[in-house]
Amino acid sequence: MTSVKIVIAGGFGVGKTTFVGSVSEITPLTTEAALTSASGDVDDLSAVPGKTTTTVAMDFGRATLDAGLVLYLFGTPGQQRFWFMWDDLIEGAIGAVVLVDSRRLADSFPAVDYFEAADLPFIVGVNGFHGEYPHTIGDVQEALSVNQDVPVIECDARARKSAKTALVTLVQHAMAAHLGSH
Ligand SMILES: Nc1nc2c(ncn2[C@@H]2O[C@H](COP(=O)(O)OP(=O)(O)OP(=O)(O)O)[C@@H](O)[C@H]2O)c(=O)[nH]1
Ligand SMILES: [Mg+2]
Repeated sequence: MTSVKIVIAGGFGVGKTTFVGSVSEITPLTTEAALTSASGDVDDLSAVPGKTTTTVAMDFGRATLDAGLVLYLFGTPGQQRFWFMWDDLIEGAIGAVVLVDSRRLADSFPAVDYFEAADLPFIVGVNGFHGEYPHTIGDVQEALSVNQDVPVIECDARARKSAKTALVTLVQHAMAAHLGSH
């Protein structure tokens, strides 16, 4: 059995914890803390009105791909004040899924920049809140100004199959990037 580490990242409330929870075959470890009204000025809850908690350290889960590859999944915190932890979380990872809320792409710009700067292979998963994808894949690619070879796919973080497809896409992309650099 080969196991690798994968990071699930993205802006505040884009569905990272949901993604790890739906795809993990073990009960995920979560570190949720209640969102207080004190954070109201900092976090824009208008897009996720039902959200009552936020990740303060990480999510942890595990998913096995058909090929027998075991993925250890590390979800990042989304609130900007916890981003200092990302440097530790990406340690040893082969790549990242950057989740984007289809309605507010800009909230995931910093995450895209982060992985470009870290030189870690990543894919973009456009999480269709309310099943809506208001932008075409090409538009998202352009808005995020990601390299043409970065896969941008639609993804429903609540659906196991969809999340798994995102993981397979990332592993393939990371392997191609790895081979390309040798
Ligand atoms: N409609 C819809 N709601 C979603 C989807 N994914 C997540 N949600 C909801 O959106 C909210 C945010 O989800 P989380 O998984 O906590 O997001 P997160 O990225 O982990 O958030 P932080 O850790 O606080 O940055 C929750 O209320 C979810 O139920 C989706 O694909 N569609
Ligand atoms: Mg979370």
